[in-house]
Amino acid sequence: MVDVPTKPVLLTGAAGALGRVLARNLGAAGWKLVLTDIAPFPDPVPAGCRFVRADLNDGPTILRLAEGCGMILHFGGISTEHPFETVLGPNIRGLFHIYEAARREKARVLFASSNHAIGFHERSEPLDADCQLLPDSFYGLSKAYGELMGRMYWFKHGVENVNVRIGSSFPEPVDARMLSTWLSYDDLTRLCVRATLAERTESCVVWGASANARTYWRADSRAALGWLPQDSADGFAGQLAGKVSGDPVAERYQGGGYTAMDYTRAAPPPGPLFK
Ligand code: NAI
Ligand code: 15L
Repeated sequence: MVDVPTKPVLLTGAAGALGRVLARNLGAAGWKLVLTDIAPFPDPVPAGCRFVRADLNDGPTILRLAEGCGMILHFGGISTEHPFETVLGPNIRGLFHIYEAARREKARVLFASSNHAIGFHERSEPLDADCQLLPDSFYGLSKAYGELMGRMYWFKHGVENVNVRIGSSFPEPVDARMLSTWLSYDDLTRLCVRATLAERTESCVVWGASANARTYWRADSRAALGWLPQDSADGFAGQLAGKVSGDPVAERYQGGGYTAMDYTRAAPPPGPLFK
């Protein structure tokens, strides 16, 4: 049994992989969701919820959609590496529209950040959430900027925000890297519930990963939310431990394949730059 927030919750990216999971799970728990995406919503809209098709670039529409909402679960935008101009509108301007809406509604934001905001940290280097931002792509750069935008709106306007640096959220882990980075859909759902219902979050960062023994990640703000992952990729180790890319750059860094995309250095630098 999950508590229901007193005010409606805006869920962006509702037609995407994670948005559909959250719409289904939170809708089934009786949450009043305002679902939105630039793409049509492919599932039946849960009872008590509504879906509005909208572009994150359209500021006035985002303001209107957020009216009366106490929480924005922001999962919309470009979710993999693309050229800078493709990422810019949805991920930067779109996030600005989300924060302006949150500021006006005095709402809290959960920002679906990504491990690619810190992807150029070495896999051998366990990280706390206050580590150096080290984006590995234009996409990761937009997530790093998004986390900083959250900090600015907290310090300047008191807009609370939970920045979830999601590892790899899929039905199951599919390669050796995901033995470290996998986040189950149920752990993701519980994290969204806690981020919404927690008394106070300020502006914080949480690693979005299940309880994986091979994790790269340590301290974060999960205790303040009252969230603890319950699932783990460990049971997949037998079948996945040898499933590696063979690319020395991708295998060296936490961001995996994104670090190796469009990589033009002759060789990686000799050792970790940031601790
Ligand atoms: P997805 O690509 O399936 O969903 C993103 C949704 O955003 C899509 O439905 C798309 O139509 C929508 N969108 C794109 N541009 C838009 C625009 N201009 N206006 C309105 N909507 C727009 O991605 P997924 O996997 O569901 O990820 C959701 C969020 O979580 C993304 O922000 C992604 O960066 C983040 N994330 C996901 C991870 C994962 O493992 N699935 C890992 C790390 C972060
Ligand atoms: C992400 O940020 C992407 O949204 C997702 O599609 C995966 O590539 C994930 O990171 C990952 O690093 O596995």
